[in-house]
Amino acid sequence: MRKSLIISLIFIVTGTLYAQIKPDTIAAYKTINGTELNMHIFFPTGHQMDEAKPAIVFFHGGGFKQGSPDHFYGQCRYLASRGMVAMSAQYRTEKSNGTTPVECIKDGKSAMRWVHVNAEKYGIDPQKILAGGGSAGGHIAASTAVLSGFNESGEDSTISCQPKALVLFNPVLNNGPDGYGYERVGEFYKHFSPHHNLSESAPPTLIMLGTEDRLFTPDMAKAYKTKMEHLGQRCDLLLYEGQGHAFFNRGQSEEMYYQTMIDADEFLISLGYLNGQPATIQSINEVHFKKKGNPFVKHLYTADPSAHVFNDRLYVYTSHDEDTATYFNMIDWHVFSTDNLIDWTDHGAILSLKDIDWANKWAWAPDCVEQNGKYYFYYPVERAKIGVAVSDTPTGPFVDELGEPLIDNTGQIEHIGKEPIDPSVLIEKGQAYLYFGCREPKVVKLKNNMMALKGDVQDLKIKGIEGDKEHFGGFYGEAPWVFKRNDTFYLLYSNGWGKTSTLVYATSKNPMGPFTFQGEVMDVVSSWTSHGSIVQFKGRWYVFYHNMDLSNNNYRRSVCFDELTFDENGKINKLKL
Ligand code: FUB
Repeated sequence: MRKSLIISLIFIVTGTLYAQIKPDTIAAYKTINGTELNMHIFFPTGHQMDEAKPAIVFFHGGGFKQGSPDHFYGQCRYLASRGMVAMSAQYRTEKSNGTTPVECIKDGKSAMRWVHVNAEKYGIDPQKILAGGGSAGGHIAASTAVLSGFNESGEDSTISCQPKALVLFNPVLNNGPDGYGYERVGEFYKHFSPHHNLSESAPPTLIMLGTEDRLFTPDMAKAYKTKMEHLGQRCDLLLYEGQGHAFFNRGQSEEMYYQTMIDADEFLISLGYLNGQPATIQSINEVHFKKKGNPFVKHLYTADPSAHVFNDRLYVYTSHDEDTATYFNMIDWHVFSTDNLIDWTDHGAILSLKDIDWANKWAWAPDCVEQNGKYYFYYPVERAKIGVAVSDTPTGPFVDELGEPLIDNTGQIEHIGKEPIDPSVLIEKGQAYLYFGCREPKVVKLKNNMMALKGDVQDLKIKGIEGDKEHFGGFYGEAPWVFKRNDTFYLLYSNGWGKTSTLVYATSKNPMGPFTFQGEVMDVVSSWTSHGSIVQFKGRWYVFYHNMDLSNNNYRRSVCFDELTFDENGKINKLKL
């Protein structure tokens, strides 16, 4: 399903997360019996009203009874990012207005006519107005194309309401005796059912349908396609194996939500309404932003940054604090990348608890390394287990190929520690070392396949740690991170929690230790957890860490970075914040 080409022109504005998708403008297209019906409009980036772009009007589903235009906000934003003026129309429903399907279709036709009349005002080519919809909304879209009645009284029915093409997400197009809802519409189906009103003027149509759809079955869709083709019209039918009705909604399946958008895009390219190439599922998830001070990620809460350079590009893997978190109840992990430290890409969630059969909660501090041409992503869950997922690229998607934890302290607390969290991996001369642990730092070698332990888990000794009295009393807290500079291994870690702890470091000539305590890496941050990583990029060193400056809440943290310098003896010059 995943495609390799990554196109980064999608969603170039910060903050395009689903919950935040909003139309660029809302305009009333009809007022009836005191009810104002609105068109929710999305423009392409930089759209000028003196342009003439193609447009598409979507109608939401809900069985003619309910629903709202925001159902199609995601599709609208996507198609706007591809160069169309995309709209989602409000129409009367049984729940909101006590109306019947007849009024829904009348509103659909009014909406299409309004776009036609206002094409010039909104920078739309009046010859390139399309329609789309889902379920009952697919019926409405098709109705604007093929049903002859259903015109609002008083409306100028000589104004075209016919779309030039239809993009239909499991539409319900057959209401005849063998179709859906015949018991509701009876013999009225002859006027109401799109299938029974097809003619040579029906526009090119894309139908996207789950094979398990029971409302508009694949057989009904095939019959519709056959009839269209007998009439000399194009009808593409895409069947999605194992999917039921409403499968294209984001709440049902992220993958289908994106895949149907991409498939719609390809259909629109084939008709000449879009140019270029569709996005990939991965690139749709991307958010592009510029660093403006610290925290540098502002559109979501992120913590526990682990930074690596792969092929000259810097990647920062983070955990993801929930917007309303009251504990570290995180559910997925993100990766951010840059090649200049200013322009950043959030590649979206690269792994989530729902992708891991054996893990239920607490998606905490991760790390990722490259070995043997693959990328291995190490992640702690449930404060008790560490898993490993694999990908061909640093941005995932990562797959839990092992299917079980790599580290699990169940029945092995003495050996593995009470809290095996915060994994990080160093590769030295081809050998991978896995560090982890809260309160008890541990290290273990990994086998060459990166998914099995080589030898026993060992305690990581920090000599002189008792000298670290200033903050937390000579203590190892969590977040071990080892990097090599010249011939020295540096162990970065948090020396506790609260207002007096920070990131400190110890050094060794051996990645297995023992390490010798050296001192502080930086000032105390605002959050009571400290977690970081140090990386060299383009000849300079940087420390990545998190604070809670954006939220003032310890469970809603944000990642930051600053340059770090060393003195002539290899000691870290403490970063002053
Ligand atoms: O993010 C959850 C936990 O908070 C991490 O595992 C710790 O290092 C601390 O940052």
